[in-house]
Amino acid sequence: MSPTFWRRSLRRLKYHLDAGVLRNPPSRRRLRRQAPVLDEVQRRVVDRLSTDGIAVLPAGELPALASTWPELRAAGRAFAGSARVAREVERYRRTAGDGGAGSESYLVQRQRSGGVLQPDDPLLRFGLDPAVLDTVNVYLGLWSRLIYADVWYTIPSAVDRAPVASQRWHRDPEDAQLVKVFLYCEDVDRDGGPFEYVRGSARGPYRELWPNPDPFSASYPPPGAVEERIPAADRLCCTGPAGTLIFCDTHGLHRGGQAYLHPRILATWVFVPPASPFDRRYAVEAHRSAAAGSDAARFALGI
Ligand SMILES: O=C(O)CCC(=O)C(=O)O
Repeated sequence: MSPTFWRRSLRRLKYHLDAGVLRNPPSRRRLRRQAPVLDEVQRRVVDRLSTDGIAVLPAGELPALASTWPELRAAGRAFAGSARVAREVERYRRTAGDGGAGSESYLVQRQRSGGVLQPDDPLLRFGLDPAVLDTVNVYLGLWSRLIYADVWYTIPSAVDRAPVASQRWHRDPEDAQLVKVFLYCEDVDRDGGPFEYVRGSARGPYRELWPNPDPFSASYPPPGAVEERIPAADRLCCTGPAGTLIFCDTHGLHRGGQAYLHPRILATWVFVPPASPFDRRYAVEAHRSAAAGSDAARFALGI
């Protein structure tokens, strides 16, 4: 047996122990003990997530977010106008014919991996607002961890360029159930790299199709297979105006970011159950002051 075999087996064993005994069950009990009271909009989001795997709504429908989302829009615009994005766009244009085609280099992420987020950053305030966090937690049935929060700038590419990385249909590897939240900072039309999702592929009728090869690797169905097998009515294309908010279980089949005519600017958050072996990809500055939020928010931050 190779060292890789043993490493994988150990990882799997640890995951099952954490999911079945050590980490998820206490987290479920925490949610039950401090059960959040959801408003009608949040309940609708949880229902949609549970049946379709995705819920799309204007951020303004959640009143608590009405003031935070314009701040994120401004943050997105500031990032889009930054020297770093200009450099990356220039580099992409030079290399898209070769190196750019095989990677996610079409995507400029504001946060560098392990980078620090200030506790008052609108990204954290939005992601940890009970309007978002309680909704995610009730869907997942436990207190989740927020492992990623970022602003993305998607560089438009040539129409004939083959999709790469997350532009291809796939299932995320972080866990068997997770929630990604996307907030469009500008309008996104069909040429602006909309997020796409197969309704019913997380829990519904398509959940068994193209499963992940093991619990922590993503599955990428062969090109054309999803279109062949799944009726167009179940392949949702999430175009929408600025402020469109998407809650989505990305264990289901999804793809996005194939922008042609305009760049796409969005903010995104990733929530996973405690047992997920995926670590938080940011640090929180002065994290004690972020502790002013709810117990569930402190748990989400891992503090
Ligand atoms: O950019 C997108 O719309 C898709 C992102 C994605 O597939 C992911 O975050 O897993």
